[in-house]
Amino acid sequence: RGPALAVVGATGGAGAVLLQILSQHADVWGEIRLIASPRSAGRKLVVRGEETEVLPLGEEALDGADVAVFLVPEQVAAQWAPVAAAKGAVVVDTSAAFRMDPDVPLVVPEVNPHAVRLRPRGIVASPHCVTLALIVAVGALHAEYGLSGLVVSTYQAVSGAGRAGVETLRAQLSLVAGTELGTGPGDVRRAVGEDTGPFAAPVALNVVPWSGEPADGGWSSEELGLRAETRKVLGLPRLAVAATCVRVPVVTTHSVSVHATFENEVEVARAHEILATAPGVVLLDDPAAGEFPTPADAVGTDPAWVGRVRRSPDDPYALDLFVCGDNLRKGSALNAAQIAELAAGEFSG
Ligand code: 2RA
Repeated sequence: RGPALAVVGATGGAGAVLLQILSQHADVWGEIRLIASPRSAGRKLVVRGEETEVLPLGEEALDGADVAVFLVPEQVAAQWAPVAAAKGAVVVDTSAAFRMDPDVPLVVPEVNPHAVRLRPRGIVASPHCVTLALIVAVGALHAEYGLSGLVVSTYQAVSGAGRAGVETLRAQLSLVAGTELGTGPGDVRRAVGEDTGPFAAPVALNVVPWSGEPADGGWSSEELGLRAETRKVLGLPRLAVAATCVRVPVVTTHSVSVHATFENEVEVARAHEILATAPGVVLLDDPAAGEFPTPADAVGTDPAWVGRVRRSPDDPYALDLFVCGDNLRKGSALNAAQIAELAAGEFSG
């Protein structure tokens, strides 16, 4: 029998994706225990083809878990991840609660798998969905060329803001469908009304240059988080990162335009070879044939889709590229599942 896995947050959006992934991946687990808030407990969900009752989050539910994946809000993880770790579980947390804790490794299995073993608190953190959209491709290029700087703009799907984000977009799209809106200042805003849901402005027929909370210097928490997480995963504490996070009218899949500078001169042909062979990356780069990644094609898949690879005409040490990644799969549940599978390997000796 394999190690016992506890899934905390099994009834949420990312939880549903994780259960699907656990049913698709090679089965390395013994018991899989589903846990959620007391109000969601008692429901029955199917995992590995078996109907399983959801247990209420508490001390008892966590007893005996060898690995515990947390897909819950930050404050819930902050309270319960240490409890699970104290009981001997390897905890994989997808929230921001521990990402910057020096005693908690921040792991992307394709980039820094070794880091999973050094976990003084018994907790391993998974980066947030925007970092995960770009880090697998950028990490592969870093391994060859040595990354020295990043300037990125994100194009974030509304499901990054949960069900409320998706419902807001769909409601706003229904209000603007079949109209002539988007042609005069404030016309879309007046049509969708004051309530723009989790977003600071209308997202239908619009883009919103903001995601996260206000932080220092006019940056958003997500922009500074992307910078800090990329530095930590790549082990580059002084890496220059300038990020602009933008919300776009896409349901699921984040996209990122990347300007990356390196210590060594780059060649597009070699960058193509690296990306075409990098684990977790699919290269789709033939613009003349209309071939490049788009969210509509990448959604529901596991890889980071990379295209538009160009060497800067002004700097032989710089590459520009465009990457798409499903924010609910690799951006959350898949990365957590891959880290959990790394930890499960420790139990098989
Ligand atoms: C967002 N990255 O897209 C944030 C959290 N998932 O809203």
